[in-house]
Amino acid sequence: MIKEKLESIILKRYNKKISECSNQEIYYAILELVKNETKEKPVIKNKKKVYYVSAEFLIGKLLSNNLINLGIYEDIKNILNENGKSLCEIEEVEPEPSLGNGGLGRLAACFLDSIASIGLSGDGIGLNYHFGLFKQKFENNLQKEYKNDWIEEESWLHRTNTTFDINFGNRKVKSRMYDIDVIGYNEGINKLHLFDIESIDESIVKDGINFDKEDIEKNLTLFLYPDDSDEAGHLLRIFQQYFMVSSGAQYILQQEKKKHHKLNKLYKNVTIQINDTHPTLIIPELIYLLIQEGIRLKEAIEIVSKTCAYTNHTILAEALEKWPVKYLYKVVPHLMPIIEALNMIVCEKYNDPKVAIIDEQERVHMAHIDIHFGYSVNGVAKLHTDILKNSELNHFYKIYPEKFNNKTNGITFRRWLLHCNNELSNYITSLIGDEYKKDAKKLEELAKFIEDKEVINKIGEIKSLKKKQLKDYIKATQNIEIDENSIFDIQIKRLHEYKRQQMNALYIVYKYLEIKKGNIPTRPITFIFGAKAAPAYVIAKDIIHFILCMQEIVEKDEEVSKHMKIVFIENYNVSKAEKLIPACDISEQISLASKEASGTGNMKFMLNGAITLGTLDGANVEISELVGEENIYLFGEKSEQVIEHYEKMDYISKNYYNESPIIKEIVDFIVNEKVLAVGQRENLERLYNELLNKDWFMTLLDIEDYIKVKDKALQDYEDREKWLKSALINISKAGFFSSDRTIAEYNEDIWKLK
Ligand code: 26Q
Repeated sequence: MIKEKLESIILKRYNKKISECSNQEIYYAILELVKNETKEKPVIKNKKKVYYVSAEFLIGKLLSNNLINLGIYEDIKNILNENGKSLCEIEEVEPEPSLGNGGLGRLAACFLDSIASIGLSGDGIGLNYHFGLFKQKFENNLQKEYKNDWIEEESWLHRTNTTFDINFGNRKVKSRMYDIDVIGYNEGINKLHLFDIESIDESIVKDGINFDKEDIEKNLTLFLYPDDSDEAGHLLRIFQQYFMVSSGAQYILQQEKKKHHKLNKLYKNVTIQINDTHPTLIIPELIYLLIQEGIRLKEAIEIVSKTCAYTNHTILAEALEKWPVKYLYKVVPHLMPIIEALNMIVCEKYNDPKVAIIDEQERVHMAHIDIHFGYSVNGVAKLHTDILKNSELNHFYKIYPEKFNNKTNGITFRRWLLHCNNELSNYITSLIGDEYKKDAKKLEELAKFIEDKEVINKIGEIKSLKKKQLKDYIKATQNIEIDENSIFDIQIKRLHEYKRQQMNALYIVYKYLEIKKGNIPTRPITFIFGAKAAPAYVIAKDIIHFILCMQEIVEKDEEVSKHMKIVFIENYNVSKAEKLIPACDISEQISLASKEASGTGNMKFMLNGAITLGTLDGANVEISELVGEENIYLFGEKSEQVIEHYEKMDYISKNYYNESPIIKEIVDFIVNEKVLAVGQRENLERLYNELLNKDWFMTLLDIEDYIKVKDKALQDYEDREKWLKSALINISKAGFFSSDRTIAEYNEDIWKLK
């Protein structure tokens, strides 16, 4: 059936046979086939519907995922093979949507997959950024940013006839809705609605990612998180956020009216999950729209408060959005009376400036709107939620203990096992059947094979195969030769000081110096990084620079490069993660304890049989509880101590530098002649001074323990049987981190859709 359908599409489009087509042609043909198949699927309907509103949806390529969820992946793969074609090569043709930057965006994508896959009615609402997050290139060991032009004539995006007028203070624009189908795994479909402005002008982007920030009509949906270091950039972000939420809110109310649902009972039929504070303006916007529908302010506030729920993804102060009242007056003057009314209510009721919406400096605290005027506040891992309750949001927790709840993050196993590691997934199926695909906890059945040498060996063989595939990919894309028998140590995530890529880099310096001293590691090590730094985040870019310099130094040093290699993957994205994760031996999760809300990469690595080297931070805590301390490498200060250091302000990095000869030696190396010869003095000195005089995320506090524990992990790798048993335990315990479980909990405790 599928074969005939594909052949007929190809015949009609190109008047050719499958075997005669280019990969590009086949890609478009399968795209058409998937769209046709999707039309046959029912739209998921429940009593109530969730709208997941998010500035990011890091969905990744959709071809294979959609084939898997439609249940035709194997068929298509075989048909293509019979015709001398490879699905893997065809996947390479698909551009990756550039609609997110990291964890929060990828989480939103996993959630959409799970919402549909467990048969819940829920749509995503976001923006259709034309260039999204920048494309990263390395030039002279520095990160350079270019626009990421991902939208093609034919794509997963469906241009709808739905449009809305969006009112800003001094102008009105038109938004149009574009839809992407979200196909549940053996289930019906939901939608991702991405709004765009009609008058966008891509040609205003010049010289990398520079553009005129003032011209909203032309630039509104060009980029994700435009640089907000000046007023125009700041305003542009507010314009974007309001454009997203006003489009979304109008759409939601339009749908409710179509269903003849009463708007004063909105909360009975709709729930809105606010993904971090970026969509917060949906609260005053909905209140505004309900008032226009004839509902009184007080009642409108009550309705909206029972409809909206908020997820917090960070405790970093600089990421908590606070917009100057002045700016909001410029962009959304009609919402300001509502925001002021909300502030009045809060101030009268609690008389505590710490929980006010507008502070003394005339800034609006977006999270405070969500917490007071939403019905649920959740963190994304146990430790994170505890920190919110006990310190960061303690004032709010005291007022609303019933609103606070934890929803430990998860990942979709369709993408992060079935698709990216088909070999492992098929092998697991041969051992325990395929129920784990719908019920991930079933992976625990793998535990019964722990003493089975054949199984253990096979796990090792699959890992070796994935390492070989990655080696070939790195050779083909970056022309770097790596040793597939070396240990693959991988850190892939956004570049941020709290994630401490700099600590990993200092370990590399330590290892380099050890090799120079004649202390040769038992087995070669390949250190792999992938990370983009925000274009205006100077120190983050310096860290990339330093790692690239080390890469060059080692690559050119024959004596050292036999024993270690460094590969910084250029333009790290979802598709690259899918190739890197299955090949990993050691998963680097080394954030300063208390700073990583959850992490989700940690879960993907574990599921693919890598062992975590990490701090007790975010979901690492839960990973450690599940696998037991024998099956994870933990190091570093615990969150309580770290929080205490901040409170007492007693961490002084220079003391660590002065007191430890090893620390001094490796930190000094940053500005060593060898590094200066391949790098920029200004960048390297800045990084050196930062570590010595500030080190806000306490790299030097944990570095010695990190070195010790990492060396132990590398040594333990040599006991192959023990290591692989540990890998199997990690896989078998990963079921808890299925986003199907997370979404079931959201539904049970917050949304109550069925
Ligand atoms: C803030 C202010 C102004 C402009 C932008 C922002 C901004 C932008 C992006 C703030 C935060 C983000 C992204 C946050 C993020 O990705 N957080 C990650 O969320 C994951 C999913 O819950 C967690 O696993 C990670 O631990 C968390 O870092």
